Amino acid sequence: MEKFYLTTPIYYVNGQPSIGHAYTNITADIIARYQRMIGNEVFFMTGTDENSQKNVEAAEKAGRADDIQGYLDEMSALWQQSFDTLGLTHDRFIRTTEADHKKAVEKFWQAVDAKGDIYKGEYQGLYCTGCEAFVTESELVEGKCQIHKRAPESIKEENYFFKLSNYRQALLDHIEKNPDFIMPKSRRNEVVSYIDKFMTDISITRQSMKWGIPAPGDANQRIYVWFDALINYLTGVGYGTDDQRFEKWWPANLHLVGKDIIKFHCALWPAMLMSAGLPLPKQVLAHGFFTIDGEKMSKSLGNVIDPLPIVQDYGNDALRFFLMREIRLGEDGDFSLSRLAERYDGELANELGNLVHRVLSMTEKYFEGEIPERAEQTAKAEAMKNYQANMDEFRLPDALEAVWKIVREANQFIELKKPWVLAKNEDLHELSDTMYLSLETLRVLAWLINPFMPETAVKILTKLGLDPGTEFAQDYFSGLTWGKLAPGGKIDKGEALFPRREE
Ligand code: ME8
Repeated sequence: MEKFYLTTPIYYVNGQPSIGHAYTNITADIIARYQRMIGNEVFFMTGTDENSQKNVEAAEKAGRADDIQGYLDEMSALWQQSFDTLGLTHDRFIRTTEADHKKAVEKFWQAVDAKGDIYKGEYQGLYCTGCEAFVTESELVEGKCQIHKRAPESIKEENYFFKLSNYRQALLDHIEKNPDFIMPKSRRNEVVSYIDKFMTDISITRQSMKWGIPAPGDANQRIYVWFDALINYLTGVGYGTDDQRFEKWWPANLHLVGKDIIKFHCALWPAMLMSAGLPLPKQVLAHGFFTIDGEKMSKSLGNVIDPLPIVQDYGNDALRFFLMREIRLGEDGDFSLSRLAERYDGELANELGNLVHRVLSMTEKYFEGEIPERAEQTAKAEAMKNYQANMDEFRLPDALEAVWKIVREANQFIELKKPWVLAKNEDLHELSDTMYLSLETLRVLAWLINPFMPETAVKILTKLGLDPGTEFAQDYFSGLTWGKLAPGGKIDKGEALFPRREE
């Protein structure tokens, strides 16, 4: 058994979770469920990023200027509820206003300071609160940040700086020696060119900010939100509060992030860790963005899609399935409700739902609902290997495609064998083999589908007359051994897996 520590970004609470945030966390949830399924010990963490100027502005806008903490508590609870409704299985929901995080940030600051990497200087420049980042003239169009369509503030103040530029060569070396550190590979050049050409020391405190973690030893300065936020990955596994736990879990196996924050995770964060003398995360995986009619989802454009009504209409499994089917990990894609309806009707109701339905109906009809004698089979080994290799390397859509190949072949197998003809001709041996192979394929499918559509996996097993708890308590590799479905067991057809939708 190996340990697997997986994180998502922690989110600003100036709004509610969108389908984009749901995409990140569902992707992480699928990885976490798979890792647990193959027997690894998983720690999966998500949470909220609360020491941000953006949140403060949102609180002020909501008339909560004198109750910022209360506003953060409510908003963070709302994120937690949404993630619960989505059925996510994170082990900790971290908040950067929690006491253990402040301890971790202080300890970290002291380690970096002891290394000689913090110095006081004057910061003069531009700050975009939308980005929560310092920006340069060259990044603006007509004086405005291109993402947030507003002019950055001009700032001149005494700040503490982090000697980021000291780590230029070490970062470049690390990226070169560890080709899997930044995934997908297509993102690596972007990071390398930033480190090589643009990376400078950065200001890690703000004097004018009233919210945030005070800089150790200088209460007039608040720590820059990104410097504090990244440290959450350490806090969550005991840095500064539980050394033994920290030893066990750090470094993270995977930081899953959106492509918008890759520089923070692949340049600033590893440099911070090097400075503090800590090991680097094994991998940063950056996924692409869901757009709406080709446009970024944003509150100002009013096109943000809320995942919860979709889940109400279609269920969690259908949303998870759709998000994994619709874009390849790393690429962008448009989110469209009509495509969701198409995939639901076509792939879930017609392909998987119908497969389960017809196999169970025929078992009822020809064998009085009893699982017939075992039959040998070899053909799925290849698809299963393919599934596993893709899951191990986080190519989830490819793994799901391998599963769908099995679904389609199982439907074709029935078309080819025509059990109704076999029954008519009283070819009972062939009929029995055909039905056993089909039923056992459903059991195997339940395992493979489980990380993607856990509710569906449980339903399939129940229909096969199995107890999902007992079935999934088995070791994955023995659970997947062909022929585990015991002859003589009684199936229970029940309701359709994916009921037809009403228009
Ligand atoms: O950046 N498509 O928080 P944030 C796909 N607090 N993913 C999307 C998305 C979309 N349309 N919109 C958002 C921050 N995301 C910092 C992070 S981490 C130490 C601090 C997801 O609330 C995606 O994962 O702006 C992206 O990276 C993240 O939300 C940004 O969330």
